[in-house]
Amino acid sequence: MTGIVLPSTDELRARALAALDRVDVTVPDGEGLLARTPVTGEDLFALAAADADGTEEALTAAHEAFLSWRTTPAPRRGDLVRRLGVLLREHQEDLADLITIEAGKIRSEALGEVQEMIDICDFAVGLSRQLYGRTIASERPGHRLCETWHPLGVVGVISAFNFPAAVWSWNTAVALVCGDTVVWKPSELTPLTSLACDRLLARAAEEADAPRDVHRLLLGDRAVGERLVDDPRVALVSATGSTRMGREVGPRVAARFGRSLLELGGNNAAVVAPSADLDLAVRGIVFAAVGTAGQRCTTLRRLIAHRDIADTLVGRLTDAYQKLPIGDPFDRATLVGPLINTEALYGMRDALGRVREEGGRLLAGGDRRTARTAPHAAYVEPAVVRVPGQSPVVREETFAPLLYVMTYDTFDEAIALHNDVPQGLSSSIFTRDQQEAERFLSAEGSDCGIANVNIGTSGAEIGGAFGGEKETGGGRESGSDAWRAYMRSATNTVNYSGGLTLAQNVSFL
Ligand code: UN1
Repeated sequence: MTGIVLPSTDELRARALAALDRVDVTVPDGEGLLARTPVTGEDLFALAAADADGTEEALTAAHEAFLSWRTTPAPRRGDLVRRLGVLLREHQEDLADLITIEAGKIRSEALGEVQEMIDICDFAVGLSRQLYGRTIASERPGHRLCETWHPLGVVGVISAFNFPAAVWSWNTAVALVCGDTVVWKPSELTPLTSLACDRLLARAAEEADAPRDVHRLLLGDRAVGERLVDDPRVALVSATGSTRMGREVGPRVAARFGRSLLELGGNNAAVVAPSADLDLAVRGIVFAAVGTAGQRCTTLRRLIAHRDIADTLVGRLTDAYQKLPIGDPFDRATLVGPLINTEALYGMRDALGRVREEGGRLLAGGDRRTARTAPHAAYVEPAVVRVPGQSPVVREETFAPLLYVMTYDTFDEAIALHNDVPQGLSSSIFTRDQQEAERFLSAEGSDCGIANVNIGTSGAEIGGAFGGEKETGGGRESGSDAWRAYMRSATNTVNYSGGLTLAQNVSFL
């Protein structure tokens, strides 16, 4: 048996408490929720969770805070986010510890997640002096036609375990400078990380003299999320998670004419053309397919390789896979940490079983790695499977390090295969052929919200808008002009002519 060596749950508990203490969090004792760690697969603490009254109180408080926050000048709102960015820098290691303990991310990726939070704070501070509207040419003399962007209301953020802090920060940093307030329902799997984020924001609010209730955290189960989804005071529900979750959230929010911003499943592919630099492609593919143990929504799940280079590429990939260090995510040599839980492991096994029945051939990985001290932890060897085509299981998102490889002959065939899945988040092409690269990025190329050349599907910077099409939900978060989803626009016509001229040449009175 290939055993892996892990820290004990007691050590992890002590490390979590030390990080929480430095951030100034007191763990709320209670029976509502269990904090656990995928590193050993064991429980850490029992915590208090929000009930119906607590949820109501938080929504009322956040709505009241909105009424004053919306008239605070945007650059002053930026002061709060600037303070948050400073505190995140000071506590980068502490938050990274909590992310590793609760989500199982390796050290470098956990620190990277906090860096992503710092980056979005910087972006949002800059945004707080922008939030531009346009002035439009009026058809009438002595008239000014323009648009103004106003705060929207309370934003309900529902986030997933795999980016337990960064996805919250993309939403919250931008929502706050836009003049909204936030109520956050994080994944039940990562309560400690959320407590730390909430505390840092509360400290920033104190320092920046902002109302405490600009942000409220609600630890709890599905019922808490449902209350956010159904409450008319929540103007925007920004939800990250599975397509199944989005299918429930989207129509419920729409039924009350609320807005939703959905970041759902991805089934991301890379095309590898015959001209590709294979050294670069192999590194890009392995990071995208194996990083975060295959549990990013941007994880590379399908590889579409040209027939001429497919065998060479697959050979190099399986070599790289065999050498991947799997185990303790705190060990700096580790590249693959645990899956979030055994359910995820069984999901991967199930997909491997199905793909074999559908004609797939396992080329590398797929076995569980066990630790004598942690029978409930879910460590697995990332897998590569050669598939004859896009059979049903290949068209689904399995949230695990499972890469399906298929081949193509013509570029058109590659694009058709690429787009022939229900999801549309991220995509990439490895090529040195400029025409192919440009066609991949064109209107008849990738149908995803993110399309890359000579870089993998995951690891987007915050400066661009993040999100995808089709069953990925259509939302855009983070950079570019994603902020507009967090505001409402008003069109203003101002008549300074002294007379009354009607549009469309209408005469009246
Ligand atoms: C997610 O997996 O939910 O592009 C977000 C990336 C990260 C964000 C992923 N910047 O992989």
